[in-house]
Amino acid sequence: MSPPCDMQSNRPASRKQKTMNRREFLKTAGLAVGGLAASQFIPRFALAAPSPRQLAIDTRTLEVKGKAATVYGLTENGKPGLTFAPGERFSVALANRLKEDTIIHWHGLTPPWEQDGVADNPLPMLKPGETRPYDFALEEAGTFWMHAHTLQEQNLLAAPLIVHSKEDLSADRQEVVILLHDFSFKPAEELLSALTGGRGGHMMHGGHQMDMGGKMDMGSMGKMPMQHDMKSMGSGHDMSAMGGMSAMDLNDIEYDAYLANDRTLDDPEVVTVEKGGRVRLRIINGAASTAFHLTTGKLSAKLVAVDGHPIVPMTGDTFPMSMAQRIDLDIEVPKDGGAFPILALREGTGDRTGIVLATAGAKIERHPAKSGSKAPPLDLTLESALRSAKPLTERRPDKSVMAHLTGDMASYQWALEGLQDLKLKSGERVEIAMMNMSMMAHPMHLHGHAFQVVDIDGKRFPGAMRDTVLVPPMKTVTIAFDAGKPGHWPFHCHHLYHMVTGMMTHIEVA
Ligand SMILES: [Cu+2]
Repeated sequence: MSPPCDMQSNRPASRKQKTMNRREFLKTAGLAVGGLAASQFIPRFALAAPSPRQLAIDTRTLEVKGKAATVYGLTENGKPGLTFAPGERFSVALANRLKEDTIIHWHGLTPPWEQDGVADNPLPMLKPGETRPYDFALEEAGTFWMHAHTLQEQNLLAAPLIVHSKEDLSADRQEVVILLHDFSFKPAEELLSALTGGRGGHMMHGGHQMDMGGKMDMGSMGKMPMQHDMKSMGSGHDMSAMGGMSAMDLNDIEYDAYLANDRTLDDPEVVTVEKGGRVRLRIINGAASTAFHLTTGKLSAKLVAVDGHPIVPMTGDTFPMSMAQRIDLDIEVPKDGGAFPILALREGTGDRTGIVLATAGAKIERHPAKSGSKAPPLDLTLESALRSAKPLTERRPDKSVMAHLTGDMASYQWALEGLQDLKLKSGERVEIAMMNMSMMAHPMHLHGHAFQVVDIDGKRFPGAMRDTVLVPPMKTVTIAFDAGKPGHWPFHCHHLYHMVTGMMTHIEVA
């Protein structure tokens, strides 16, 4: 049976009343499609949001593979996450209803440093029963998210954080938010100690050394966006990352399940869409240590933003998403309708999760949570083809530094070296070249800033604005940004277990 969850992904684009449009009819269309319960499309109108918004950190019960699991929740009036109207401030009262300390980071936002939400940087975690006010201007619209900056993130203390633009509200399109996660019945502390407990850690992630002996199924990966739009850019897939594959570590942890909006593919969320309708998918990889390829299958998608920042649109059907990254995809539902799985394929394995978009009456096929073919490792093919639609102004950097990403599976000690003495002043342009000396890929996240990807392995280009970029093994990725608000800004790998075992530093902005 479906867990009784009413995900925010069925919200319409607007918090305000809209004129009738061609998908209004869906609001009364309670559907049961192909034996699976179809989520109802319930528009929510017009109520001016109370200020401050009341966001509660609590626990809730999910059913995962037929077993009950107690996980965290981040809810406003029982609904996960927050959606802000254009021009609305981030005025939030965060209430800790747990019996333990916690704190929430607003991933991708640019608040004053004190409100960034990392423990003791500078504020302590919230005590049980404590409520803490947050108030700052939301500077950009986009797909962001929020999560605990602690091991609690593993146990689903994460939720969407969407900031709407005026264009979002006037556009005639349905919005669907998908939060991906990796799930274990074991506590995060146990997962961590298995990794750090010497050789035992190395053994528990059986199969992490990917078998590349012809087993990788590129065919199932669909067409990379590059092959549609960017032929002139280069030669398709970047195979170089696969050269020394026998030594490349892909997944540290074998999880019990992979979730999309809290559900597995055995019982996926089914979102009702309109024949011929337009849909914006806002997809968030909230997994603690899992990278996915997001695939729209038969539907062609237009990638319009990454990490909440607009790009020159690209068409494709398969998109890499490392931990903490987001993508916004525009799709059109075919006029004759049907059911359309939106799947996330875990790199290096056949594990997958996802949701289904379905028009009224469509037959919904089941998609097993394990496919016979392994998804390849993420690479930078798409990254190197992305072009920001709102790039930084071009100027020479005031400071250029090199950082090294180091560590290995055997010792399970990871580090981000070379930035300890970096002191910036607000407004200074800085470039950081990150060279990955390890055999794992690291999704690197800088707090309080958006950066632009400007160079990969010595090839300069005006890439995407982001807050999290993947640096695969033996690759060098350079980011540029203008130092923002004063603070002691965390800069770290967004693989939870790499972060807590040392791949974290701070950037000082005075
Ligand atoms: Cu890492």
